[in-house]
Amino acid sequence: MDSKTLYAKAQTLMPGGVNSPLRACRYVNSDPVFIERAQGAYIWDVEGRKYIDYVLSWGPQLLGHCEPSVNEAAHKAVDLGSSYGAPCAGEVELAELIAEIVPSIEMMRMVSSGTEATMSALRLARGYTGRDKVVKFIGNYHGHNDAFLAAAGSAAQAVPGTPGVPEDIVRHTLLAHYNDLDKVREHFETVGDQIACVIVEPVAGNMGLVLPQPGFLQGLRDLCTQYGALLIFDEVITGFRMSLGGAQARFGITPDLTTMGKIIGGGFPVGCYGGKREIMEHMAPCGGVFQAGTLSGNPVAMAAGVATLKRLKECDYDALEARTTKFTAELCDILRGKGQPITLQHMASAFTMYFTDRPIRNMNDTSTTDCDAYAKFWNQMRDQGINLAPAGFECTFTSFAHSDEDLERTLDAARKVTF
Ligand code: KE4
Repeated sequence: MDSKTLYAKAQTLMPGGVNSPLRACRYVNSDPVFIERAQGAYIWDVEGRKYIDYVLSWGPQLLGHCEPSVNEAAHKAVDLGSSYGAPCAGEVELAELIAEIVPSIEMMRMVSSGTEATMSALRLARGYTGRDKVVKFIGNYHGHNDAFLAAAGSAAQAVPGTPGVPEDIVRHTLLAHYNDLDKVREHFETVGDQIACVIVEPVAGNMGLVLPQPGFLQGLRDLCTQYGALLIFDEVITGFRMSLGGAQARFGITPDLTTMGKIIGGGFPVGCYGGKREIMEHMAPCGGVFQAGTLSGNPVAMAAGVATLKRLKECDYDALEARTTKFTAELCDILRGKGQPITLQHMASAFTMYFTDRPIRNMNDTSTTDCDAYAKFWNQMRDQGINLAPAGFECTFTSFAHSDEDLERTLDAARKVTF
């Protein structure tokens, strides 16, 4: 069945024909193609067309698709059983690896998605501090937990709060623009004794990539320490991507809790939240804060996660960053040469090219980007076999599987784009 037929059928069965809104390609005025298989830096659609992939499952595939050691580990694990509902050695092994690589995570809990991780971390922060309020940043997306769907990013695109989220829930959610430390300080000065936590993407990835300004993250750390609130780094995107130790290692800032997902599952459903032991021990069954999950610590996902982190320990992050720096610089030059104003935000193997000449520091700045120009670029690139994020406010990712030839072919395709 071809993509068109599949999509028509899918739309009668699933809202918008997709199981996650971004995949509907509505932000680039297009329809999705249905993917049949993936390998390394490539995906193939059901019509057999090959694409160089820069979505990489929205971040998990930092090693590229079907990395041999990850696939082998998953195949071995699944033959031993898909889910036990009881502890398995893989959970211990993955937790040991995460604790070794991210020392601020002394104790953790595996869940099955980033949303579960951030939802649980918020409940823990509230249970641990006895406070209700949470500070989040406009344009940051932490999954679809009600409390975070106030001015969220990604496909939730900064709606004040989506239908179905009671005002009573989001009234505990205090907002500030990303990089606006003064607003956070104001929240603390007015209701500091009611703030359980500040949750932040240490490098924002859900309004496109937006870098923290110097002093922003340290300022959050200092305010949380001063007022007894917890600092939560949502490293679902940045974990194991901004460096092996994530954004916290790169910036040298220690959060109280960290949430993870995507890369730690190697493409399988895994999320994780963790931090200081004395905080985590407030979680059931040690403490009173409840959270549970049927497939948490699933043996197949654990095996894939362990294989992924073991491989990443051997990878040269600096080399990938240098290649991505060169690639993005050339890509921006090509587009500027076509009369398109481009502001680039880039770190490690993640970047966003904003079709604007404005500096980008927060959600307001990103809204100056020319979405139609991005849509034109996206469609012409996909027609040439280059799969970019189907939304101008998402990250584009490179991986350890992208070759120089892949990057060069992508630049060639960009040279052929017209606006
Ligand atoms: P999931 O529940 O989708 O595994 O993770 C939620 C989440 C939490 N925190 C951050 C920083 C995230 O970026 C995400 C999910 N990211 C989106 C794309 N930016 C996932 C893609 C999608 O929703 O289809």
